[in-house]
Amino acid sequence: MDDLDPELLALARSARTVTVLTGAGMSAESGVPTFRDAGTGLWARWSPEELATPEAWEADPELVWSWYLWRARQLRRLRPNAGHRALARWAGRARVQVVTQNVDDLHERAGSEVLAHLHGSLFAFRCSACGAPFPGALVPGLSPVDPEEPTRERPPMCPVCGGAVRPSVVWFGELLPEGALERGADAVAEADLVLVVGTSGLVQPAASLPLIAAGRGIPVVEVNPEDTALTPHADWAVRARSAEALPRLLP
Ligand code: BV8
Ligand code: ZN
Repeated sequence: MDDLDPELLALARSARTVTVLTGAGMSAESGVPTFRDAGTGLWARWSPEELATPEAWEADPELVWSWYLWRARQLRRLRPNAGHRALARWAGRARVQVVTQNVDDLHERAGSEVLAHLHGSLFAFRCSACGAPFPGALVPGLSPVDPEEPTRERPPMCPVCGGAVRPSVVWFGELLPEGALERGADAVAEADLVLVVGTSGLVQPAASLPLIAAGRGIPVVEVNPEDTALTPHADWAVRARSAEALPRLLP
């Protein structure tokens, strides 16, 4: 990784209120495959665009349930990486607001508070019929198991109405959780520095958040090994992996 621009380092050290927008690339070095990697490795058999939809749930709730349970179990075996830990440490030096598209819990397990999980969480559940929350502790087998392939399992039944329990993630075509986007937009608008880490910037409306900063002249730093749809809106592009760049960028 190249040396970081001294002006960027000075900006990161002087920033008082920082908003960090993270995507799948933030968790890549913890072993969580990114969506762009779909079609390889862990998700070779199914693509998120196919399964992360209400239509897939209607067609085969057991398959969709099994895929999410398998992802959640895999997460139980993975750990936050140096990028997550650097963000958590930074909160001791500045007000750091994390807004993530990720449904994993790695930011929290590294010690960060997450202002908004724009696309929900793998570890929250609700009834697909009446919406009643369903405690994760009652989800069978949320312990680290290591099946190569998801085993086909039935989703639990809602104790209130008997409906099938689903993961509380946001599927394509579904609205974001109440207030999540607004909290993210406010956090960007009030920041004196915005970091955009590990996202291809393709999924809306999450990808619109960095543009709020650009529109207000708030410095935007992109941390990503590759160019993305958001690169034209960034003031700095740190072409590196987040677990390598964040510990060097952040005080
Ligand atoms: C909505 C949870 C209003 C589930 C996710 C037609 C009909 C309906 C809607 C639409 C439509 N056309 C478009 C839309 C809008 C749609 C959308 O944006 N589609 C895209 C595909 C065009 N959006 C929605 O549907 C949203 N809702 O709009 O509601 C509405 C309602 C009805 C009708 C119209 C509008 C809801 C979208 C949320 C979907 N749920 N996740 C689950 O996880 O299973 S999205 C999911 O994919 C993630 O959460 C994330 O948001 C996205 C993946 O993006 P990234 O995180 O950026 O990851 P990606 O793999 O793409 O990129 C990784 C990046 O990391 C790369 O740049 C790579 O270079 C980099 N990287 C790799 N390694 C590292 C690294 N960076 C740093 N360090 C490394 N080591
Ligand atoms: Zn119910």
